[in-house]
Amino acid sequence: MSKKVLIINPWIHDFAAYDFWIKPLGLLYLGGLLRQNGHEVHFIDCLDPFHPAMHKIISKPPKRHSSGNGKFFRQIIPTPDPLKMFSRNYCRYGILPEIFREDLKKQQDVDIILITSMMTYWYPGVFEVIKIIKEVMPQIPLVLGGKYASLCYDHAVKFSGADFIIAGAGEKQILQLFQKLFDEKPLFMPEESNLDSYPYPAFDLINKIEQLPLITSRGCPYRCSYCSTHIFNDQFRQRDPVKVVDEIEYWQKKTGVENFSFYDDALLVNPQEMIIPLLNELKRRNLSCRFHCPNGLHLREINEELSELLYISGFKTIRFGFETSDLSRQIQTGGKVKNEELYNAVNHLKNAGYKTGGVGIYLLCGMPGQKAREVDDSIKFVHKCGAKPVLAEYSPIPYTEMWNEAVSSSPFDIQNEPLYHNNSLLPCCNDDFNFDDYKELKNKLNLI
Ligand code: B12
Ligand code: SF4
Repeated sequence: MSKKVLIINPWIHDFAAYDFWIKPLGLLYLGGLLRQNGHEVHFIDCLDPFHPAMHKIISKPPKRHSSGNGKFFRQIIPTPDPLKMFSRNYCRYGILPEIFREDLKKQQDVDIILITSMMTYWYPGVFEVIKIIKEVMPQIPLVLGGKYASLCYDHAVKFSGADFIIAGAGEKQILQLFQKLFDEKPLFMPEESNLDSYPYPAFDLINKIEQLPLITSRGCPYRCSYCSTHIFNDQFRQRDPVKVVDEIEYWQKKTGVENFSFYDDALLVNPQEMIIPLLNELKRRNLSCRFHCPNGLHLREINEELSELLYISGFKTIRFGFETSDLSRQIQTGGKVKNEELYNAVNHLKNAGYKTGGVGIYLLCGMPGQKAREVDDSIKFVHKCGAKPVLAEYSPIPYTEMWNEAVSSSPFDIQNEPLYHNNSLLPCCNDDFNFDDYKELKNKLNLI
């Protein structure tokens, strides 16, 4: 029998948060799948920058941009005890708790609630949502999944207050839970090996669509020591590029959306099988879109043909994962890119029409044992190649190869307190790379 399912995207609690095309893609995938199984799905988005009740009471709504990124609503809240030593404002990003409570009360006869979680250090926003739900609807089974729930499973079991915690990819496990709780045999189960058998995410539940996230693959063929991708998807799987274009066309016709953000870990890998046919198909269908890749792309795959295709297809925001120009660290961390690959890729991108400021190169800073000098040299190298360095502060992630080193080098108890995974704290800073060094590097970047 059809169940009424409420899916919830929780608040972000952090010192700072900006909407770089952030959407709860995994949760909305589950929403689509549950619908396909005959259930009724409702959505509360605590981060909704267009929530009508907020717009009624807030005189200055968050500034948004035409490309679909922008600010969230925010309220300053007390800093959690473990972070009290930092004198910055701590905030709840998203709608007011009273409005969330009202939205919850409007939901009648809910059978089950699903909550997602993103960054491990954003768990206080998840806990606040759970606490309110348990006050308003104490009897309803509440399931927590997503990144925090997977990477900090024991912490979530102990402290979150959720009734069920699911780690890893959720599709199969949520249908199994429905079977256990409601004696519901799945009507439809996607084939794990075929990503095109997954129903589209329930994007139509988003209040106002400025942009939509897309994912053409799950996982990544590389195994960088600082990255947790393999924990969620052990195998690298790609969709059929024509089916991805079908999806883009479907959402564009249905909602008029023009901005799309790619959430892939490895969008450019196997270019002849994915990105090149995808972009050619977009051209053939005469679809006009703007694409944003806030997540780092692979420099290694960039050549003349791909650069031109990206440029003419409307890839407006492109960022690449380079991380460091230090050869020994490149090898130690997995060898996903070499210095000459950055140099060549930037040349191709520039010849295709991209400007220096348009080619953002992520540089990881604050890795265990990393010296300020290494980051400085990497910045200089990126400049020399003609691109824009973008500092990405290292966030230690449980189960990654670098985790043990991070635990022993961090001045914080990152093992027991996920709040200390927050990249903005530089959790693994050391005598050779401290906050002053970081600020100096940031200032240098701003002056250029
Ligand atoms: C896209 C992305 C971003 C986007 C934003 C995405 C968003 N929605 O917030 C951007 C580019 C902004 C971003 C930024 C950063 N990110 Co990021 N990002 C990702 C990425 C690549 C994809 C997330 C995604 O949507 N995946 C696709 C969906 C389908 O998968 P999913 O969300 O996991 O959902 C599945 C399951 O989790 C589960 N599930 C999800 N919800 C629920 C709910 C229930 C009830 C159930 C049962 C199951 C379930 O089922 C889903 C379907 O299988 C992940 C890596 C990855 N492969 O997932 C990193 C990742 C989340 N990011 C990470 C990092 C490190 C960062 C940065 C700190 C990088 C940096 N140094 O600057 C910043 C931080 C931003 C900030 N303000 O603090 C880390 C996590 C770090 C942490 N400590 O938690 C990850 C895991 C990558 C890594 N390096 O290992 N990121
Ligand atoms: S290439 Fe990127 S996504 Fe793949 S393992 Fe390395 S950091 Fe993670």
